[in-house]
Formats: sequence, structure tokens, C-alpha cells
Amino acid sequence: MLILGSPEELDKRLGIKNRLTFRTAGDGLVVAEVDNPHASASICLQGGHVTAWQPKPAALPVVWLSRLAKFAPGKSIRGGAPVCWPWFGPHATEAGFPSHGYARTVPWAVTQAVSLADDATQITLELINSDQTRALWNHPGKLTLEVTVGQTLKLTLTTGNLGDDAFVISEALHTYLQVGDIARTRVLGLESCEFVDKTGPAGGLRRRQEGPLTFTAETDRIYVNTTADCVLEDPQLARRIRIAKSGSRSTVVWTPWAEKAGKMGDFGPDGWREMVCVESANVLENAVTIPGHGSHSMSVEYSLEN
Ligand code: TA6
Repeated sequence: MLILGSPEELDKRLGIKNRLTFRTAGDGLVVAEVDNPHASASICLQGGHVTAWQPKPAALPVVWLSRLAKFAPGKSIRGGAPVCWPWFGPHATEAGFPSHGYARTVPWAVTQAVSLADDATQITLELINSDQTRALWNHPGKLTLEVTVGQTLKLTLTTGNLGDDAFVISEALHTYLQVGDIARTRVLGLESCEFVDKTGPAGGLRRRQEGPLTFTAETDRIYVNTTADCVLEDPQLARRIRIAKSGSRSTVVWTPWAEKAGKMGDFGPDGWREMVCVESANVLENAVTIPGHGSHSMSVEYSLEN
């Protein structure tokens, strides 16, 4: 059941004393604020969008949010873990359709909020289908996101097919991770994987990853046919972030670097230097066909290792 209402009404129906409250942010968006013994986190109901996660022992957040991120109805938020669905990147045929699908810019509702036995906080959200969404994608789909905030952050994105006919989706949890300095950061786990380099000629060249991934310029790569964990090595902050996924066969890695970030306008001064996107996804040949009355889940768990 979709539980709708003002932050005050949501507090009454879903709030968990000293653990979960709801507030208004920006231009009237509603944000769930979690603060439990393990971590703090924020989830904007629009887009089912986790915008913050910081384990209690951590000096800095693990999930990055731009200082210039806008919280406005129908607008994407720069940072956090945007939900890209039911397509990734530009729409295959409709140039005027939103990039990365519509899930991240439409209203979602909370369906459940509980405290778990291990003191983690689990919130489940569901995308609210509407005439607006059906005008962009007219399949009988149901999209939910289960967020578990504890010593780790676990996100499970589930697509249900409520109709008789199969449909195809591509998807990503487009997560921005906070680092001390992108120029000193390495990504392990993608060695020898095939990838599409989207910074090259249109359509992108296919190459194979040699060794750990390091960054010296704009990097925009879709690694295909990989189910591997990734580890983000951050010597500047003396930490590693593990990205462990299931139900995902693609990993996208992106930094806009200085010039592109500047043009995008909502990274803030040097914001690009303190983030990198490592996105658990199913895109290109890894797009997912969901049979009639079937479902598919993609999960990712982020953990901090010193
Ligand atoms: O995931 C990488 C990417 O597809 C880049 O090409 C860039 O467009 C990025 O997503 C950000 O997209 P957004 O629509 O959130 O500005």
C-alpha cells in the first residue's frame, strides 16, 4: 500500500522514534532522514533517491551529494544514487525523452519502514505510475526500491511485470561515491572486462580493461558481462569502498572531470574531484527481459573498509 502525505503525516504513520523522520527539502520535496546506531542516510521520495549515507565511524559520507544539488519537482538531483529506469542513457528512439529514464524524476511513495533486529533501518519505496509515466513507457510495470541502512548500505531495485507480455528494461543505480581525490583513486575488479568507451567516437569503441582503472581525464565506460564486486581504493581518505552486486551484469564508471563538470553547472567548485560514479547496471547486451507476471531484482551493497 502506498503511504502518501505531508512529512508530518508520514512521521505519524511511518516514523520510528529516534530512527526515522520525514522533512521537506528544497522546493517542496519530501526526504526521509535515517539516523540509527550504524549510520545516517537520506532518501528523497521523488525518484526513490538515496541522497546520503554515512556510517557512524566514517569521517566523511560514502555517498556523495553535490553542494549545488537542486531538490525540485521533476528535476534530477546531482549525486546520491539516482535510479535510472526503465532505460539507461538516451532513449533508443525518442530524442525528447529524459536521459536515464523517468524513474528518478517522478513521485514515489513509501510502502514500509521497519527497524531490523540488528538495528538497521529498512525502507521500501514504490514508483507511482501515472499518465505522465505511461506516456513515456506504456508497459504494466511495478518498480520498488528496498533501502537497508546499517553498517552497510544495501539497495534492491525490483521490477515487476504485471501484464501477460514480456518487456525489456535497462537500468542502473547510478551511485556517486565520495573520494578524497579522483586523481589518486583506483577501481579494482574490472580487470580484463570488455567495456564501451563513451568518450570516444559516437557509439563508443569496445576495448578491454588492463589492470586497475585510474583517472586522468573524463572517463565514461560501460563494462559489460561482469558480475564482479568492485573496490574503490581511496588513499587520500585511507579507505576502500566495496561495491558488491547481484542481478547486475554491467558496471558503469564515470567521472566528468573538470571541463564537463563545469558545463553541467551543478557540481559546484571542484565537486568533480571528490566523486566517482560506480554504477551497478544492466545495459546494452545486458538489458533484461522480464516475462509476463515475472520480476527481476538488482541489488548492490556498499561497505566501507579501512
Ligand atoms: O553514467 C554516466 C552517464 O551516462 C554520463 O554519460 C553522464 O551523462 C552521466 O551519466 C550523468 O547523466 P545525468 O543525466 O545525471 O547528468
